[in-house]
Amino acid sequence: SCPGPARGSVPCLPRIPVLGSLPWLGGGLPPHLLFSQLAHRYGSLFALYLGPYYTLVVNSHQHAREVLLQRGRDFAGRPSMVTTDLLTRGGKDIAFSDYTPLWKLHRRLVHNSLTLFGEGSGRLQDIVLSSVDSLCGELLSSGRRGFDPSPAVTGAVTNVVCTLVFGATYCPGDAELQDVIRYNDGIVQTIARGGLVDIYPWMKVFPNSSLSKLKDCITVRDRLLSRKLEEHKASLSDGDPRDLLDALLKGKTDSGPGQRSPGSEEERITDDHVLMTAAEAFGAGVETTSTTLLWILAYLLHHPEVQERVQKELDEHVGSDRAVCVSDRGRLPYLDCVINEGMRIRPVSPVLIPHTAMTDSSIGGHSVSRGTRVLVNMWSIHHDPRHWDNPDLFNPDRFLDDRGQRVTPSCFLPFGAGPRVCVGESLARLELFLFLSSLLQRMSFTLPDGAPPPNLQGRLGVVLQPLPYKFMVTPRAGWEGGAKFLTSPSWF
Ligand code: HEM
Ligand code: PLO
Repeated sequence: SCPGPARGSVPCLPRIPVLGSLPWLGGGLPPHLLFSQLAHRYGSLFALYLGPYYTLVVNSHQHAREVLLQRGRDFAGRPSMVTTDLLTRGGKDIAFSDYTPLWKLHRRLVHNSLTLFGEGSGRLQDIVLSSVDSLCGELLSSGRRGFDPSPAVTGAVTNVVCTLVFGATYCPGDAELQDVIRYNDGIVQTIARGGLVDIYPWMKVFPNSSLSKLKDCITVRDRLLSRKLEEHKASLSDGDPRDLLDALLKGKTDSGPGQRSPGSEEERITDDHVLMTAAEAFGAGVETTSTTLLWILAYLLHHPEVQERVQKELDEHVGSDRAVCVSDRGRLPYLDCVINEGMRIRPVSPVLIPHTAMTDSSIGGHSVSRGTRVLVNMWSIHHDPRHWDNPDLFNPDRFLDDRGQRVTPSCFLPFGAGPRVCVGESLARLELFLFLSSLLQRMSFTLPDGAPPPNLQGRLGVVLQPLPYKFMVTPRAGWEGGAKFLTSPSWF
């Protein structure tokens, strides 16, 4: 039987002191694959010890819905981790902060500020479309040679986030943009080499060189963002917020001590929170969206028939005389399915972010005590053969019903769900839609002569990324000269 705090009959891996269940984890597989394998042996809900921490692993969609939705608040906590505490000044962000009243206030502020720029206005569309134009220009000028899309895609997505967060648009080679890309890269490489789950306790004994690299990158980040913050404070006016920083600064005063009982530092949203939010919007906005785009492009190289079908849909419903816009989304169901299928087959966050139980609760009738860590393995859920035919096949049609209408199966949760659902979901969906539709309207992607198709196995860092690959860009009819029309962004 399992000597853990939650008894009952959840099967548990053996353990030894200090290392926990590590000796039974063997093989060096990344967590999502390892847990899927263990679920075959131990059942879809099992427990293990990650070092000293008793941890439940959820691999079925019913249990995931309990954890995220039905008892979402019970499981809305976050464990504290050495590296993320450093990254977020001890949890002054959204993603890695524990569930507290202040966090709820902060999350609502961020959500409202994002909505203001998302669905709420046409500004986001303008921002994305202008970045799309320069990405298209960059790709179309690559000529007929093999080309690694990753730097151009990351640059374009970073640009969108810079405009959204602090109102700066950069040219591709801009020094400040390069700084942002460089520090972000450094954080990504050092923060979580094997995902956000501390499976291997020695990862805590962080190599000193990594730790100092992480600290250096955080210093560069903080210097840049503090400067932006001070500039914004100095020029803040009563009018509409210019960007997310403005919205946060305004919202912060609105939700400050004036309206609530005068609070101490611990229960107020401070400048530190605003800074950490901006930093996080960056990190989350760039890594997830660019990685998802790169996965979808990789799958399109494997499935030229899917690419052609998206292009046919675009030709029929948009044509080539104007840019695609948000209001076209309803007319492009197949493209939506391609995006969903990409996020199903390669979820960028395959085990979400670790959750913890805030109170004693239960999963699947098993009691779970307060403080238990819970990992939701979205990878197993997205590859469960009981819910998906041929789960390893890239098949966007699974998101259409017999009448050609879009359907969203309940076991498809790439953004999580409940109190901890991704706050950037609508922003991300809008970006993915505009980027992919514009790219495929204007160009086709093929493998360079003799090159093998992209490796689809992926590598887990802080997100699950495709290994580098190359493609070749061919302009579609009418786009041979690069940009045909330039959107005139309305925020100038
Ligand atoms: C959390 C997915 C884009 C901001 C999450 C989580 C997932 C996710 C799975 C964790 C849910 C959990 O722990 O239960 C994605 C995917 C994206 C994307 C697939 C794009 C394709 C974005 C963007 C932003 C963003 C563009 C910001 C502007 C956040 C934040 C959290 C989060 C702040 C933490 C929420 C919390 O802990 O309460 N996202 N995300 N994400 N995401 Fe995203
Ligand atoms: C990416 C590197 C940045 O410099 C800091 C950062 C902030 C938020 C993190 C993000 C990183 C990685 C992806 C995360 C995001 C919050 C939500 C998102 C973990 C570490 C996902 C997909 O879960």
